[in-house]
Amino acid sequence: MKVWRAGVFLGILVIVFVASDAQLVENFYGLRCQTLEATVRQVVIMKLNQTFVTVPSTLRLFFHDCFVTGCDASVMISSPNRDAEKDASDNLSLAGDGFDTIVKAKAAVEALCPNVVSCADIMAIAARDVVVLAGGPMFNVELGRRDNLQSKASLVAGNLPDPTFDVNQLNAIFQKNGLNQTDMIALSGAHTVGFSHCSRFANRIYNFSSTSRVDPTLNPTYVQQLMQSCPQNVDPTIAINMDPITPRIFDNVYYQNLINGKGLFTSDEVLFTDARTSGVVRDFAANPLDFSSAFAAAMIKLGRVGVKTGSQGQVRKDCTVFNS
Ligand code: HEM
Ligand SMILES: *[C@@H]1O[C@H](CO)[C@@H](O)[C@H](O)[C@H]1NC(C)=O
Ligand SMILES: *[C@@H]1O[C@H](CO)[C@@H](O)[C@H](O)[C@H]1NC(C)=O
Ligand SMILES: *[C@@H]1O[C@H](CO)[C@@H](O)[C@H](O)[C@H]1NC(C)=O
Ligand SMILES: CC(=O)N[C@H]1CO[C@H](CO)[C@@H](O)[C@@H]1O
Repeated sequence: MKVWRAGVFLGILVIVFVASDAQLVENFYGLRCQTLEATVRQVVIMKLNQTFVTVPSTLRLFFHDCFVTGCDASVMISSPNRDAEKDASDNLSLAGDGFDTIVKAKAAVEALCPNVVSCADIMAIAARDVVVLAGGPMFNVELGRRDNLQSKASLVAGNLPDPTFDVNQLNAIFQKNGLNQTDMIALSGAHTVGFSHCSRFANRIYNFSSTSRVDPTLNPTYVQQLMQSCPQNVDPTIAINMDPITPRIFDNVYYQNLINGKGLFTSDEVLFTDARTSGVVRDFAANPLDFSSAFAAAMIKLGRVGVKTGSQGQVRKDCTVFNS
């Protein structure tokens, strides 16, 4: 009897502890959705078989979601008035395949465990999966996020880094999200996959400053290649590989590129030209395992930004609309 009571008491203690603890945990869903991760992974693999864009678009979508009001799937919402987060001016470049990956993964998960798993958690799992499937590091994803009840284009401004940023500006915006300089350098390594539209770096090759038309930190051969792919007044829908060497492999070549003057954006190249960050760039360029572990740690931290937990928010049924 006493043992039984102690058991109940301990059980209540555990419940109180869990309820007051707003942290994410790896096994959050447990028996409520045992096949969650396998299901998401299967969808991602099928989508990847259709297009490689699945990898960069899903990863970038997660980053943008997290930096604007937290990792809460607010970026997934479609608004008939075109005033949701995804309608903000930095959106053209959020490739549709990222949204499609999450919508398809959610549909597959709903079929197995309806109304249990948040869109925000599915985004975190899918972002990890695309990294792994492109050859990047494996890491466990913490879960327990809830989906935001709002999504506003007006909340985007000032919360996403600009490709013209210097190290001070990069540090400031990452620090605002609980990420330190090493996390910032590691997460920038995501630019080892994916594409950029010419307009995002055209200033560096055509109109850099009053004294130099071309950014002097760029490798001259790379400048020629960029001018060829991106002539002035190029079709604005043209996008080029951000990693010119191994564009489809999630590796540390991004950092080797920076050392060779082949960082596509100012915000990439400054990581090498600024003495505060060049040491870590050299380390990641030379030691792939250092990059892998730093990237995995930083992704886990990114996944904690501004999360809603417990009874906050909701578990959306359809990631693109709020539950009615
Ligand atoms: C450090 C500051 C960052 C800046 C200034 C930045 C800026 C950009 C810009 C301008 C593009 C090109 C968009 C386009 O023209 O289509 C881009 C693409 C991309 N970014 Fe970043 N980004 C940053 C950090 C990150 C982080 C932290 C991640 C993820 C962890 C990320 C993942 C990506 C990916 C995967 C793409 C390619 C998207 C695609 O191919 O669909 N970026 N980024
Ligand atoms: C998709 O899968 C099919 C059949 O397994 C294969 O032949 C094809 O090359 C794959 N496509 C891509 C883009 O991986
Ligand atoms: C070049 O840069 C200057 C100053 O940044 C700007 O005023 C001008 O419009 C730019 N020209 C082109 C062709 O983009
Ligand atoms: C930054 O955060 C990482 C974990 O993501 C940690 O390992 C590292 O020590 C931190 N660096 C500094 C300078 O605080
Ligand atoms: C693809 C897409 O949604 N593009 C929109 C991006 O934002 C601009 C202005 O904010 C709109 O005009 C585009 O239609």
